[in-house]
Amino acid sequence: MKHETAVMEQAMSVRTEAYWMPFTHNRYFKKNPQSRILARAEGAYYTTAEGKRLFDCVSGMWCCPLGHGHPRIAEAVARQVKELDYSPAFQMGHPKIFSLAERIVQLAPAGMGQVFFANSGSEAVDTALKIAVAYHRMKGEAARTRLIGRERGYHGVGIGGISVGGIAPNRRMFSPLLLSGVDHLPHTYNPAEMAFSRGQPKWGAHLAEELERLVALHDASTIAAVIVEPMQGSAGVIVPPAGYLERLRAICDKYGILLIFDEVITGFGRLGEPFGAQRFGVTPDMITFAKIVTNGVIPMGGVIVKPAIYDAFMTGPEIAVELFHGYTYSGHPMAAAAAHATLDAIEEEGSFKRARELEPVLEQAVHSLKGEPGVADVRNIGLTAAVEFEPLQGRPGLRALKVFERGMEEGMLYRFTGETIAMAPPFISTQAEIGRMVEVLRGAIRATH
Ligand code: PXG
Repeated sequence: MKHETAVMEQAMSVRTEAYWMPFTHNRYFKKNPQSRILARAEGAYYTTAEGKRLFDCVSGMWCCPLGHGHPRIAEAVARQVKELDYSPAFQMGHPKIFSLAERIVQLAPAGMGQVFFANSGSEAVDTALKIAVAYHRMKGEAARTRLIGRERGYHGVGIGGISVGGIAPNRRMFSPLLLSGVDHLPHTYNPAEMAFSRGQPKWGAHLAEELERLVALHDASTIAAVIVEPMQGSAGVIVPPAGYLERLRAICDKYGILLIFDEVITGFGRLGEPFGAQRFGVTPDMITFAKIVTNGVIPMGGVIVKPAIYDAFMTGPEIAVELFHGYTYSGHPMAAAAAHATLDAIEEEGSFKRARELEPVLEQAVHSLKGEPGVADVRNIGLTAAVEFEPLQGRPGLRALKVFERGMEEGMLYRFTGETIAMAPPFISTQAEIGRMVEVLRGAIRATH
């Protein structure tokens, strides 16, 4: 109890000036920080510095679906720090990282072979882009350097990731740093054709044909890879139109272009299958992952590749390094321990099945918001959904911010971005909790109109 009080007191007395917060309105936040400082977490709930309990509507930042303070993960991490806290990543190994790679390959769609480890989604993406360009070079096609992303895509904040990414504010400030030789597919969101779709919209598969246009423009011999999120998460749950990913796959095959799925959000169960690749029945050449792999407890990211990609590098003298890339913390033992415990818990608790069972519950609840004041769209897939608002006259983004703040007053921690509120509740949520998450949202929508 003493410790509890100390934690809360420390949280209440925090001085904010020295911390430059990421992706945050620092000045607005620091005016009234207490309501947004999280002191504790357990299961599907946070407790703020003021002692308010908040339901974790987005599983942290999409990364903690098994709930906070999971005993199995906590124990594994505590054990690991005593057993082997750090081990050099280059030229040395430790047992848990080899077995983890094997487990991840087994979970991945058939035909994947190796895993390269990083520490975040951003690093995973930059790693995949480097592998793509280097792979073609190894195969004697050094002119294949061009990368193709997609409008509204989020691929983290590395230089490679913002270059292939399609979120304008993330690029604008840094334009001189953006990679050259990058092009973008159009995004697939068209409310006139797909508003209030449940699951995959029926309209939009033809947008994949834009890849043919880019191939015609640049020539296939200059294109290394296409990178897309199977479902765009950060942009506000933009679900791929039926047939769209299949078409992208076919065009990439036709021209020898690598297809990369960025599954940092969709990997490890968010769509009710291990990966979006399985949910949509399309196997890419590489998959990037992060977040859920450790239930968010210790940072970890990585890239899963097909054996043909790995094998292309396994030439030359045996004593030579094959890929000049890696991080001090690639395959960190603490992250490996957390990941094993997470995968154990997923198996034991049937988490993917649970996400599938909850999908119709969330779908039903969230689509009942159609017709509420200012609601322009509702979309969902797997255990995630978004509600999009008509912008308030002359005040873009204010509506979602107001709904977010109202939600916090009512004990809900939603995610807001632009005109959307996103939800990706923990897999451990009950049906009643999902119902309440949506009913509180309804109240907040009515109160802020
Ligand atoms: N790729 C994808 C598809 C992502 O969603 C990253 C890469 C970058 O991962 P790191 O670990 O470097 O942040 C992401 C991250 C949100 C939100 O609420 C989404 C992300 C991160 C923070 C918030 O939409 N996605």
